[in-house]
Amino acid sequence: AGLRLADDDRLTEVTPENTFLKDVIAGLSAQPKTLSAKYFYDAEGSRLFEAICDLPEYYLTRTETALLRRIAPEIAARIPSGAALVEFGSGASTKTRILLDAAPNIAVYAPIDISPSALEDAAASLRKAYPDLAVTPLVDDFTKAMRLPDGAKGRTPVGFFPGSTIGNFAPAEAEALLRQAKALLGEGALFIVGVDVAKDPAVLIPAYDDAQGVTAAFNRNILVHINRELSGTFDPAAFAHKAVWNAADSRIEMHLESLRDQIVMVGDHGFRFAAGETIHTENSHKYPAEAFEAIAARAGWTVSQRWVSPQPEFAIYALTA
Ligand code: AVI
Repeated sequence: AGLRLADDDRLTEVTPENTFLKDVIAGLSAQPKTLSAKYFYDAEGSRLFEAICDLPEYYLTRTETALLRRIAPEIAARIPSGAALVEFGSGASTKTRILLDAAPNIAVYAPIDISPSALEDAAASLRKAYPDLAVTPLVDDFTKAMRLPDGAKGRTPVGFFPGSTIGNFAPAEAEALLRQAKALLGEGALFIVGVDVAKDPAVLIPAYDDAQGVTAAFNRNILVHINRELSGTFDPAAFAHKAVWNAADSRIEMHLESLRDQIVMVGDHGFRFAAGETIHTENSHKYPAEAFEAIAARAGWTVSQRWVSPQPEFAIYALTA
């Protein structure tokens, strides 16, 4: 449902507008109110996320990139010639280049992402930088994708899911996602997954509440996205950005806290907010090794290798199906 094309023409939105509307109405009708983190990523949200990746406090991207650079030859040695690299939630595809440089025998790059603008930009710049590489993007919600991008057909797919994006799913969802990825990639596949590791909240909190306020703008942008696409009346300045560490569930939570009593319209639907009431917008789970490995095993994967960066710790797993 809602699946859209992958060709050289302009890529189009995958989420039907009524799904977005239904999700938002259900989320704002719930107690406590909630919105799905996938709706951060309109063009501005994708741009803000890239800006987050460059922040001094956001150690994840820098740490994972350095680790990936170090281990890329080991990963490349596992990738068969003519393989298709299938990336889940590829965004700007920055880390992809590290694997492509280390494994020139990758013949096809097949990214799956919900944001057409991010996919278009990434595909254009990769085609330019790697003229021999076939780039076949697929606009889709990778949690629901039922098929691989066209270019991967008939090739050995190697899955790539960096950035600890898996941490944005609850453990049961992460397990379902890994099971789905296994069904998509097939028996014998290799899957490279980046996972943030649980650590001191004194390191975690600033990573999700930076001094320049980029993460706050990213969080509030979900309201701007709703205003634009669903005729919403949110005043983003009337909501404060909150990042909290939930130790019991080993996750950073992002919330938007209403600064006053207010009523917000989304299309014809009105929602009342009390001062201090929050919308829960994101979870970012941080996994001790055993916890992630248990999830991967339940989803049918064998943990073949785990590499960890020096502190702040970030892990990259090689899973095999
Ligand atoms: C995409 N994802 C892994 C990011 C994270 O760290 O959970 C999204 C993000 N949220 C706030 N900052 C970054």
